[in-house]
Amino acid sequence: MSDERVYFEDRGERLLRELHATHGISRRRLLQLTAAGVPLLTGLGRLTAPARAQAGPAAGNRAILKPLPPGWFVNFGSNAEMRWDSVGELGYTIPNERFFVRNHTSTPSIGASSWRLRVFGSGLRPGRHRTHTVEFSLDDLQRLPARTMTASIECAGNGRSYFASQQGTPAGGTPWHLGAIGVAQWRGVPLAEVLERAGLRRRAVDVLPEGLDSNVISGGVDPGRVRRPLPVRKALDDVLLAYEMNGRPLPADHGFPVRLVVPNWVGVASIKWLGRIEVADTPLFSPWNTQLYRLTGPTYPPDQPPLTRQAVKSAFELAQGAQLAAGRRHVLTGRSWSADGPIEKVEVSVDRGASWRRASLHGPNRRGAWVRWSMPWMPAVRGAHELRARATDVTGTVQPSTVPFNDGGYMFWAVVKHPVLVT
Ligand SMILES: Nc1nc2c(c(=O)[nH]1)N[C@H]1C(S)=C(S)[C@@H](COP(=O)(O)O)O[C@H]1N2
Ligand SMILES: [Mo]
Repeated sequence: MSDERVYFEDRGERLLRELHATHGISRRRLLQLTAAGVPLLTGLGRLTAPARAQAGPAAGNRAILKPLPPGWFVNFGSNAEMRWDSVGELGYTIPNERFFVRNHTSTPSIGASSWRLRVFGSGLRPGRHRTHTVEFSLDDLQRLPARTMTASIECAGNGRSYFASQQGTPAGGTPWHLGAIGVAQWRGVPLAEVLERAGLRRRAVDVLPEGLDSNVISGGVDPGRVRRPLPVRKALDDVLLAYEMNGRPLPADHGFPVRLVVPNWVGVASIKWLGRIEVADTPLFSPWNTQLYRLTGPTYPPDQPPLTRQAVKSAFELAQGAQLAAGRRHVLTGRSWSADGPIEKVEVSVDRGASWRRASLHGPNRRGAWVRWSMPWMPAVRGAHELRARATDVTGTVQPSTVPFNDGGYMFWAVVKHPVLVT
């Protein structure tokens, strides 16, 4: 079950109980009302779906359409992570069919010819609030100046399972290992270009991109479509409206026909199946920046800002519990990444952190993507061993050995203890 779904279910239950207590409306009656489409205004927004537009349900009942062979993916239903032990054979970018998928709902099927991007709101000229809408077809976007960029998309919850296995404090949500990340080459039009053409006003502060997948409904609460505000400053900086992934049209699961790519930020910012962008001269909100994707928990002061930048992390291209022959030379390989800059160094320990050796870095080492590395190892002693990889980025940030727990299980960036068996 997804982190968000757990959250909304709890929240939905609470909301129903509150409405029952304050208005004497029965739980069943509330569910009937919401099922019948009667809007209930709540802190979370409207409980009913706005008129459906453009997107139809995808074929079949699968949340993810592409095949998920167990050798490549750990399948969590509507989410699937890349298996790191399958990555060694791949190049710098991850092919489309191997890229992890994270769906709050299900992959919709959207026709390219009828698809439109609608840009509207008080942050646009001539400023007839919420009535001035500029539409772009896919052809329109493809005629604008294109940009290509290599960037990672990584879920904020990547590594979440290690809160349980390494720190004894499990967090609800998809129990990702480290495979909720991928690097691809994206091609599309800068969001800045589209906003300028739509008539961006200088006083605009936030944009709110929204997906065309279904509303995220759970426990009777409907917070609407997946959408998360972005400050105009970031929107104008390096955000791409991507229509190609690794030289091919975006695959359905990754946002066809157009998605946002928001470099260095938590994956949820990179809205797939983009349908609308509100541009406003006042701050915008959605549950994805007010309730979700924030750090809350025992050691966090209240009102931490919404998560934006990703941290420094490392992964071995090796199965958990991989078997390695004693007395032979093995080459340990992996990748490290940081949102703040290229990786300065990667150190590997084969003795539970007692000593560390520098790995060799190979090939491109880009901010917002990753660097590949390797280190030879000839294990002498049979039995259980534990490997660790620790990266330092160019700003000097080094992966810690533990991170403070947060309720959402976001941003696990501590060094991961990787068990192997020497035989
Ligand atoms: N419309 C929409 N956009 C979305 C999501 C979604 O469920 N719906 N999931 C987000 C999250 S949480 C992540 S981590 C990334 C995952 O992108 P991918 O599935 O292409 O790997 O997409 C983001 N964009
Ligand atoms: Mo995510």
